Amino acid sequence: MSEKKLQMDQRIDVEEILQDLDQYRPRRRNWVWRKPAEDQHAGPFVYREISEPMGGESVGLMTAHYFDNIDPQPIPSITTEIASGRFEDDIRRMRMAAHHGADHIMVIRTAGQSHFDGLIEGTPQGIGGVPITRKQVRAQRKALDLIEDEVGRPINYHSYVSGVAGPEVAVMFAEEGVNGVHQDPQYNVIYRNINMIRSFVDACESKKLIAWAGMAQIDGAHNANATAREAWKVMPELMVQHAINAAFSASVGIDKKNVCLSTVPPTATPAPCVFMDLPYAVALRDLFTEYRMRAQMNTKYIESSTRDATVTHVLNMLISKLTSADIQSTITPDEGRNVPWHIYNIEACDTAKQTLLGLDGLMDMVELRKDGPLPEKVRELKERAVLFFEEILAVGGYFNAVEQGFFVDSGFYPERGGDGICREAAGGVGAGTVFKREDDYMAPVTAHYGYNNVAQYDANAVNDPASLIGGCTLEQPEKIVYIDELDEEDNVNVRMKETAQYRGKDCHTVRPEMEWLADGTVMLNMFFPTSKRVAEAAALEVARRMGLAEPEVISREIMQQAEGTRVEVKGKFCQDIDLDKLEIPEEPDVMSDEEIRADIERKPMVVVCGTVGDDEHSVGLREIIDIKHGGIEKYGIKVHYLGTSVPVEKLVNAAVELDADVIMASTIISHDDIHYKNIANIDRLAREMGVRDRVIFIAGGTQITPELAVENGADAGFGRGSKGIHDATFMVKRRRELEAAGKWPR
Ligand code: Z97
Repeated sequence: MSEKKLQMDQRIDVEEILQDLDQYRPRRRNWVWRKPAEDQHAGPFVYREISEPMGGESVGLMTAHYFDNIDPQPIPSITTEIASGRFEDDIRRMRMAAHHGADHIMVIRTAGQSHFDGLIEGTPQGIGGVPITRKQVRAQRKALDLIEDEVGRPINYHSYVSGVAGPEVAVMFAEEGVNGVHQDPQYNVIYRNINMIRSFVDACESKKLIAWAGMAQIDGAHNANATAREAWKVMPELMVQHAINAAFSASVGIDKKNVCLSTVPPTATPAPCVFMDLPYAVALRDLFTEYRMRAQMNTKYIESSTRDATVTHVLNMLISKLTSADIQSTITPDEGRNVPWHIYNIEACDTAKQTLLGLDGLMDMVELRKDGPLPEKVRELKERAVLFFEEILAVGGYFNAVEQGFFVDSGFYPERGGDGICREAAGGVGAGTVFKREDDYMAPVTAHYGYNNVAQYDANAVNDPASLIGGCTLEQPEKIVYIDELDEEDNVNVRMKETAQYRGKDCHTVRPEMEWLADGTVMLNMFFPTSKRVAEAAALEVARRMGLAEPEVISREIMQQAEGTRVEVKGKFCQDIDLDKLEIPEEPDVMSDEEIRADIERKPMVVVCGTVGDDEHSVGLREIIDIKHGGIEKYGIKVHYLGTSVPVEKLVNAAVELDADVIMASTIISHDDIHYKNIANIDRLAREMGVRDRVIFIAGGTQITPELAVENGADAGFGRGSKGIHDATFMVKRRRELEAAGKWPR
């Protein structure tokens, strides 16, 4: 276990994570579900469905600052899927996601790993995901152990047990403390054309390990939904696929409470999707009461607009709330344009948290109807699924049904589209590789499927076969052969060397980034009053002229064929920004709303204000005072607004008559420095009348420079961009200073 702790204000040190990895041991293996909180209070609210709060650091929703900065957590585990290809940069993204509420981190595998017939070692770069290796898994689990300490909540780490090396991967995951996996032999058969007999035999071994390690398991039915031509028609089939994997898993010994059905609302807008998706979700929950639901968002009907994808995601979560979800996926809504960037993982986690919290307690107020189209559709779907199963039996079982193309067929069962995926029982990758165990076969290992055949060697070892060798790698991790790197070029050390100047505590250089450190990627949003093709070409030209390398259109949306098109472009900004040379303006001084309010409650404050001189501008000052736009009135400050073109004498006289604490002068026109002259006049008059020491005098306006305002006699000046809170903070602080100096009360 690492002694180190993460520092909130410091980046996670990936180099440190990679040190002494050969010695690192995971703390736990099992999946951890969130628990409903006993205390459903957060800030000023009472919830009905929140889970135990995070015990450490987190980033709340954007609007949390209006509500005491609360960060309540919904009940379902929240997934984020990461697929950048460089595991070292994914570690940084995992930390960000965990802070935004993800407690289930899925790492997508690099393309083609299903066809590797053994484990891969080292840390090569991947395409569309990372090559899953022991070193990469161990490093990420180690990082997540630190992250879970920081956020104060267990983080489940997850990847895939599929392909011809499935069981080897499952063993490695059990050894390394991976907490969740996808495992479904039907996935191998249908999507990777791996021999079915091999896939089901392998699955027995994999599932045995999943059971032993207490991992959660997700099935592969959602892939049929994503592949079928008309996804809403495969609903009966999806239920059959779930049933096969669920029953299989339970009979191998996985606790049903860890067997998750991967369900996806099959349709999306402009279809009337909830009307179709809800009966499906209800039917599924009726049939599989003992199992868990992992709700994934629809990824079939997705385009390159994050707005569009987010609406689908939210509608999908409405289904989750109307039924149930134990795990809520937040697959990045950028799937449609292949930009697996940090920001979209975080946006999607926030979308989930925001939606699920917003819908808290929904089912305590509404009810699913027991009559009408909902129960009718539910029954129909169940009947179709049962009939599907009966037909599988009638044709001689699953293998025969697959040979006959029963699956991923676009017909709404019992209709058939004739376009199902056919696989031969004797064909596919790894065909003919299943052998009967020899009589003298022996497996002195733990969590092995079937008989270990150890009795002939030691009858006492039947229940603990690994005792024959003093424990296998599951009990004796020091027996694990840890391989660091195999490829001299393609490894994390080389990659990190290339980006060394952007890493580390003393780094003084940055580049913008979307997925890899200093990748230089930026996104531009543009509108052109042209057709789509012209807009795309124009957008690329703009990006080139801005000096961006490799510009590429990632999204386009027609506003109106002739009037214009919106285009999003990505490109690379290939210059370094030297942090030491950056001019960073001082942060405006702001107190919290509560603190200001408390100070005004303690002692009321009266302000006299107006736009002075021959100046008819009123909007700026009204923004500063009116409660409507967050002006100073909202803190309980009493404001006397004298209007525009107020002579300076009138302003000072009014302050005296009303016994005001503050004079606030707005002065916008700047011709001949009249704005500063006005300030100087107010200061002079107040002195002549002997009241200058008794009032706070502040001046504001778009052309005001704070320093010059003070030089001309104001206590403070507020320029462009100032808000009521800046003025209020100053007034409260100034009054406290005067009080401390014995000059107040006057
Ligand atoms: C997800 N959003 O559900 P390979 N086994 C199963 C799978 O579904 C998958 C793999 C293995 C998706 C993203 C799609 N599913 C991933 C049941 C992949 C992975 O290593 O790519 O062959 O298989 O997580």
